[in-house]
Amino acid sequence: MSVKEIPTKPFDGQKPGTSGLRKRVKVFQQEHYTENFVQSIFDAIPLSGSTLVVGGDGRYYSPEAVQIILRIASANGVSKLLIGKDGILSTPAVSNIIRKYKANGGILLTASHNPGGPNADFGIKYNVENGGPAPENITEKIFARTKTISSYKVLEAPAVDISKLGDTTYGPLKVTIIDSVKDYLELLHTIFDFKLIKSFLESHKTSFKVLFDGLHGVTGPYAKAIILETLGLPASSVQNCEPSPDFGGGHPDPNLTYAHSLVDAVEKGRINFGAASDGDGDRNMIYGAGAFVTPSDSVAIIADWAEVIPYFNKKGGVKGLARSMPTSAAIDLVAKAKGLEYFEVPTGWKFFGNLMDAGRLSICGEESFGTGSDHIREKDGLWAVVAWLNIIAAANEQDKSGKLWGIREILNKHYAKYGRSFFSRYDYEEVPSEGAQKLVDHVNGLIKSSSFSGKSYESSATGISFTVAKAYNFDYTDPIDKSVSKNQGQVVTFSDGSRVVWRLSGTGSQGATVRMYVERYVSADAGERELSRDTGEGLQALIDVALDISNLKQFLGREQPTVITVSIISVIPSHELN
Ligand code: VG1
Ligand code: CO
Repeated sequence: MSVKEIPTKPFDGQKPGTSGLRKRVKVFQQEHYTENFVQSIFDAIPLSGSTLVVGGDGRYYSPEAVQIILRIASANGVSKLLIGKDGILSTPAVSNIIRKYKANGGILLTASHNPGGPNADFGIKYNVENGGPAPENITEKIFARTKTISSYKVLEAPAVDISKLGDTTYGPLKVTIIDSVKDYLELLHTIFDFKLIKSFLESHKTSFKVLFDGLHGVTGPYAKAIILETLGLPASSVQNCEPSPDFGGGHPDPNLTYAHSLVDAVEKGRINFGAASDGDGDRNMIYGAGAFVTPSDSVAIIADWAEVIPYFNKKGGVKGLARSMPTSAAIDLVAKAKGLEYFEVPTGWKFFGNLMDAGRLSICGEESFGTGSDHIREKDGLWAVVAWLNIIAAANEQDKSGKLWGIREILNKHYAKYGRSFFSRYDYEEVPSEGAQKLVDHVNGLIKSSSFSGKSYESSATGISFTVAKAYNFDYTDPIDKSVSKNQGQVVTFSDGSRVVWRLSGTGSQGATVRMYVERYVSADAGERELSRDTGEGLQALIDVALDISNLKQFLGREQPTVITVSIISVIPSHELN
């Protein structure tokens, strides 16, 4: 076996975005393209003698990418690779394995919730030794290297069979093919009260139905191990749990638009507790018949109920809480009530890592269906699902009246205590980049203009008006390493406390994606009717005004967004409210 140096030329645009490099499969398949990026990782970070974890969501082109990594890692002096069987490891599983086996980092092969297949997306992401996504100073080094690379090194050897568990060698490189599920399952057992969940589910066999939808992503085998084997639920409690390279032709994104297989099944079967996860298993959606939990509420509720989860008791309680900037302030209210420190960070899980490592953050989330804790350094879809089951089981144990507590009851109790942050996100996917830039420039113009603050805007459909209080670009200084990230979203706040945010997505693979986030807070004393409204009713006026201020429809040439995240909840009569 010999090492060969292969000449190459830089490719444009190998810049990792919010969460790694994501492009069409066809782009990765170009000669030298994937090799250039992988070699740039090894050039940018000293990894000779290191141990790395490799795995991903099993999407199309993963097997080829694993072999490329093997060839380049071996030639660059990496000592050991831990590879998920068949290249399969969920994103949270990789984070756990890096931490558990004290690896130096990991290479994740996923484009997360983006569709897969020969005409869809592939992605590569580098994680560092704390198990989390590489921070910006590292991804910038990798990107800089992609612009100057002139050759890459490969070991010339036949492919490694990654379908068999066990040890092998590849030139000087030691390779271990590991079970995809085992370590992750062991981790969850150290966190949750599975005994309590199981006994609740057993005693409510007929009244509390559960359905998990893997959307043909990586979580299938993990969900079967947890929901079927550990919790003993019937096989009908999971669906679409066979990972497929093109996600069964679907869009593995757990929201009300793309996870229609779950939404339909939940409504049809009046399922009490439905949940779905994305392609790589780090996102989650919680959705029961008639009640959808917005991710902003989900993380706030998990934080509020944290003490029923053994992990947060064992570790001496919850330290701090955090959310990404566009996420609603629901979790801030929980932090204030509990006297905890809380943080607002830019979009992307990498910004939570330093706070967790410093012992200042326990539970955090993003409005984009990402929820997690410091048990690992990625957001964790199945963790959130089991957290909700743990909370529901505990709520039922606490209430001796025999009333059944489900998603709706927990949501309503939360709103009655803390008030409610109505939240919605409008996504305009794959719009022309020039239009998106015009929108950004236009809002920047408003931010700079001295007459913007104090100006009133009226929604003509409802007659409700909003007065601008503040407008700014969100810049963030990491409290731990003091690194600065600028222009992380444009924010306009109004005199009633409402807020609108515009951001350009950093995960799209084509054109630009514009996200518009709207939020309006209604206090707990507003009354149950107000609190349990549909988001549509609660937010329409603000959405009208946000579209007007940004001139969005004209700049983007779109009447309607591609995806709307709303929250729906049935009205619960007051005698049912605690
Ligand atoms: C989106 C979400 C962000 C999330 C990121 C990665 O980024 O908004 O909150 O962290 O996806 O999620 P953007 O830049 O497109 O808005 V995943 O499940 O791709 O790892
Ligand atoms: Co994901």
